[in-house]
Amino acid sequence: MAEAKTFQFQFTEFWEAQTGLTFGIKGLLHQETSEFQKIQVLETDAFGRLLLLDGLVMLTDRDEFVYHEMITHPSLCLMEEPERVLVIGGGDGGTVREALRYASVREVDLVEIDGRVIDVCREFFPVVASALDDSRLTIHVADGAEFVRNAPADHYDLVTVDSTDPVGFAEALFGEDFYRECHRLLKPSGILAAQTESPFDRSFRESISDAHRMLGRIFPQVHMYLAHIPTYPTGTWSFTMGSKQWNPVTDFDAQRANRQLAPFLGYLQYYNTDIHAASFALPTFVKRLFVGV
Ligand code: AG3
Repeated sequence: MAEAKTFQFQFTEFWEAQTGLTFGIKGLLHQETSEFQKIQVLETDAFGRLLLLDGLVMLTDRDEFVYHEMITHPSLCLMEEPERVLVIGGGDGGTVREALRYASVREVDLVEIDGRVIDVCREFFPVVASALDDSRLTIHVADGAEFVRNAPADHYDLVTVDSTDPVGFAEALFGEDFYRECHRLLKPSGILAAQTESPFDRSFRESISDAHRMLGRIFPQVHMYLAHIPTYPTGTWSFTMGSKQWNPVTDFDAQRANRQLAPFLGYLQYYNTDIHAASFALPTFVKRLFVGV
């Protein structure tokens, strides 16, 4: 690594025009083009390892916990004994790791279209991928949009959509047909939790209000919540919850949730019962995205 000291390498994910987030790069650990996308693993100077898919930041060692805790726990903590979870995308294993923390969860299906993402994450992100060998998990290397069309109705407590941005093959995972199938797979008390990009980024605003409108036609309860993810575009990230029964704020029992979290509270770094309520409080500019929706 003598050269690394003499050359300064950087990677930038541009958000808009020439504005973006730049990482100092110590080295390129892996690079390949799979059947679906370009997969790269870089060693950064301050955020540990960085996974890029087609040049977009998917996760870093240092802040992956925010995204993975927040795509799972707000939903699972609304349920008394969640048993079955479906993860669409999420081949890195982070979402699966969080869902499997619950002793009541006895079946998790992970549906990742690109098997190479799973292999690369096993090799380079052992903490994120740590639950991929759990006996309660079944890994399906398959297209999520097709999987949901063929899966049995009334089966899952939680379906999470842990996808990349709504471009190319991931676009189907932001469509109304897909959401309807997810609704069909859920039990009467089930919840769909999807990552829905940054409300601050102008290029995502339309897909956020579209997702909200579509989910509103399917689920009686649709609620957006936010988390701070430093390495994603703008750092303000949204998730959208479609719920068949529970209102995530008024039906939340913090005392009961704390008992449920107690066995693994020491592993959590972002989610807690105060964050639960706070994350559903939306800034005015975000609420305005839903005016007329
Ligand atoms: N989540 C990826 C979110 C999209 C990030 N977008 C971006 N950087 N433009 C999937 C990876 C975590 N399991």
